[in-house]
Amino acid sequence: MKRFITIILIFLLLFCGLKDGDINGDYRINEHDLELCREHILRISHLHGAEFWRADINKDGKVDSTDLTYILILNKEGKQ
Ligand SMILES: [Ca+2]
Ligand SMILES: [Ca+2]
Repeated sequence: MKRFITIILIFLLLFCGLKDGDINGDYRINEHDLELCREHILRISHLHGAEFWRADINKDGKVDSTDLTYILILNKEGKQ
């Protein structure tokens, strides 16, 4: 039972309350998220798990320039 509760809590922390585009999970979509996405696309670093899921805005199973564009738009909308 304790293990089940732990799994549920981890799931909630990873997948709930965080917006798509908030790759680093700091509850903001900003330049840091853009940088993480850009580095993944350029293969400087790789996104995994929940980070990959939040970066894949259009949910096509890839993180590419389309997702980067969406994150850029979300970042600009957040500043207005
Ligand atoms: Ca963020
Ligand atoms: Ca995508």
